[in-house]
Amino acid sequence: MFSSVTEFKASFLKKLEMTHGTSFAESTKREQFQTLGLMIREYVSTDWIKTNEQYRTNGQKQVYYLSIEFLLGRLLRHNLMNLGIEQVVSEGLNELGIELDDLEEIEADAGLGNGGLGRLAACFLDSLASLSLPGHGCGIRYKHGLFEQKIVDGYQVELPEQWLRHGHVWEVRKADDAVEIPFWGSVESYHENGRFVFRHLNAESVTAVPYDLPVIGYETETVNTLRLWSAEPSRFTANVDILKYKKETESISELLYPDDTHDEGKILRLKQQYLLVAASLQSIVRSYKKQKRSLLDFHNHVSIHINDTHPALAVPELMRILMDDEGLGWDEAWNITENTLSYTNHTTLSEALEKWPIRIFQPLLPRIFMIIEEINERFCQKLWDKYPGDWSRIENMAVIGHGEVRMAPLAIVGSHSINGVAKLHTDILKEREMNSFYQVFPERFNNKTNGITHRRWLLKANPRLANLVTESIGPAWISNPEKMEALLKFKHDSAFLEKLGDIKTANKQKLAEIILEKTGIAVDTASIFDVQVKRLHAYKRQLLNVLHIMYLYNRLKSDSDFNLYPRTFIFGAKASPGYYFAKKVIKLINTVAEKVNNDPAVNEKLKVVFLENYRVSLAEDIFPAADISEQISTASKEASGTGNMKFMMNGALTVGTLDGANVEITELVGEENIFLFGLSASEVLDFQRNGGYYSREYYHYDQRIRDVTEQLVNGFFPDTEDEFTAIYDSLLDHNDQYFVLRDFASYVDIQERIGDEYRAKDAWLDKSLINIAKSGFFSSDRTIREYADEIWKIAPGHKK
Ligand code: 26V
Repeated sequence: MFSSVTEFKASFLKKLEMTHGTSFAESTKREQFQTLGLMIREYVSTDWIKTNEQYRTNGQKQVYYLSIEFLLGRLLRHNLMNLGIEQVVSEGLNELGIELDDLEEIEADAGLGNGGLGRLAACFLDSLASLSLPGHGCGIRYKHGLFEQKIVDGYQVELPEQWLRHGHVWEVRKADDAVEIPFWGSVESYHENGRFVFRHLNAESVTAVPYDLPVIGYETETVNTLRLWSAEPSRFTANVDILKYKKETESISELLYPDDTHDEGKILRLKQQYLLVAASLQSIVRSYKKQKRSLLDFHNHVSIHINDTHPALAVPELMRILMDDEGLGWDEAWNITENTLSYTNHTTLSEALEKWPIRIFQPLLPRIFMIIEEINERFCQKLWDKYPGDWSRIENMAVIGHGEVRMAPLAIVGSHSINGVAKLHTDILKEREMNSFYQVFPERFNNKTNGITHRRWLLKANPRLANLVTESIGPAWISNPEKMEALLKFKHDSAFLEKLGDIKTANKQKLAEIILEKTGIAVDTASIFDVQVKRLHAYKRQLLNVLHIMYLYNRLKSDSDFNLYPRTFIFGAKASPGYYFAKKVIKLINTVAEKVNNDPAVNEKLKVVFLENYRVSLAEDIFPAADISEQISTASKEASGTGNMKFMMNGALTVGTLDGANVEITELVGEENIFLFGLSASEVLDFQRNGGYYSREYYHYDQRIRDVTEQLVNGFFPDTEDEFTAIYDSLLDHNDQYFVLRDFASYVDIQERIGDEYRAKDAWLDKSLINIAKSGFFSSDRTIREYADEIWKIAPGHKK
């Protein structure tokens, strides 16, 4: 069906008529998109079935990646590219008068994630399949992904996201593989044949129905599976108010990250977590048992990964299955559980550490709670033996404490591997945040520096650059991205650098058109495109970026000798709906944009753009067009960052703190090829531990800081009254928790250097080239190989 343009066209037209009952002339773009999607699914189905059969029969060890988020984005172009049929399809469609680009735009982003953690999971799936590794994703099929962001009057407004409105062409509903999940009720225990047996009575049952998506690897016959669970009413629940029950049940997979400030939201989130874990584990054990192997061997054939603590209930749930359903004893079950599970930590921020009040947990999941109590008792006993009398240490480390179930201790105690996501982050876990656990289980802790799939973030997002790389060093880098280092031979090669510069300009042109269309703002492609795109959070310090822009504005207005190299500051960021401070920063960015963009005295040199609804598909147009990548978190707070890697791979230079994976970027490119500034992680941690930072001192001694902070509250922005008082207070009354004012001067200096260096075009492009050449390390293929070899112990199946 894809072997020649002629054949493709014939199949396409036939399929279109058969599935939509319409002629080509009458068909809509959506029908054409759906048709193409179905054709691709059909085309991969043989390999998909074959892959599954192989996994069922050859006893190869499998890994299941449990994640509450998968931020996939669009799949059409990505699948075409991985299958190697993009050219045929594009030409065939062209001959029919259709642009592939237009069909691509029809597809809704699958936005089942908040940010870094969910996108990482999606990159990992691509690498697993592309390396022909037996690895599958398990997640939730939320009816609504991350909210759609509108900016109204400078404020963020959230709209429900509707990715399933027209169906999802890639998914296959597998109703026969549905699983029953019990909530509430009580547990009865009794003696039977000399052992204790537990029975869950009067539970409210929910049916988890899987929807499978094929995960198509690059140039391989391996087609893995992402299994997303949807909650539906069960036939096994009787005597309830049907409508209420239906609504409650369906609400479990209705929304990504429901607001959990109230008990109702907490219950819903806990139900989501248990549904994901219980449905996935039951289905994993079910398919393992079909292989007729002993359960005592389970961990030699199955590895289960817990992505952050959201799926940490895998620890007690696997224990429950092994003991209650399969009849193993505690010690046998515990040995299998520990050896099967591994866990990744993605943040050290204490406010993000998950804890569930017992008053909510115990009634909702009575049997699981009993098992956690037992895990806790045994663990505390072990601690008592090691640290007799050290109550406070044991209290701090316990899995249950102060009326709460603590998910991180649960994940640590039940896993054989615990990893951080960049060197610095892992060091902070070992030396500080999880030090007490590190002392007990030193062999469990390890680092796996994050990565990104170069197939989506370079090959697909930036075809111009990808082609230049292939033309220059051949195609081997595509399957082995670290080979991009061969590009270093083009250093100082002005013909090559000119091509590199032209590509950046073309990408900037494309982004400029998007900006014009979406915001009405005309930006100059000769200006420096300085970009910060990521979730809005105080620790990521978008505020530092805006305050610097305000300073530039003031300087342009007051100092006629100030020769600023023209800059376009571009932002994209969603704030959590209940996060007051973050929303104020969005309003501030838009307020500053309004002022700057409309002031003819500066707007030749300075522009500020806020792109609404930042998401994967928009990101694909942004990274290739950036000159400067803003990675300016308070050192020690950003576990890794992955946007930093996407920018680097697309030739942007980083301005950043030595935080997260910026540390590895610096090691790779050398300090001359990155713009570092600000406090180090150990300086920040020392200030936090011992005090000694007084933000008001910086306010008093630095006129520039005084000016910009006062402008937040003194009417400088018309009609804003006390709009920005909370920001002002955070900096001065609350002693600037994230060291914005402390790092301000150093940030201004480094930004000035950036402006100066950009003028020397070839030297700049050399730096850009070095960044691209060294970025292969950050391919998620490298990361996944490390997980596969060192944690999961899985090996590839056969490639094409
Ligand atoms: C979650 C929350 C939720 C409650 C309020 C505060 C808060 C702060 C941070 C988080 C982050 C949750 C986990 C997460 O998404 N971590 C991100 O994981 C990425 C992939 O490993 C990594 O690159 C980012 O640095 C890290 O922030």
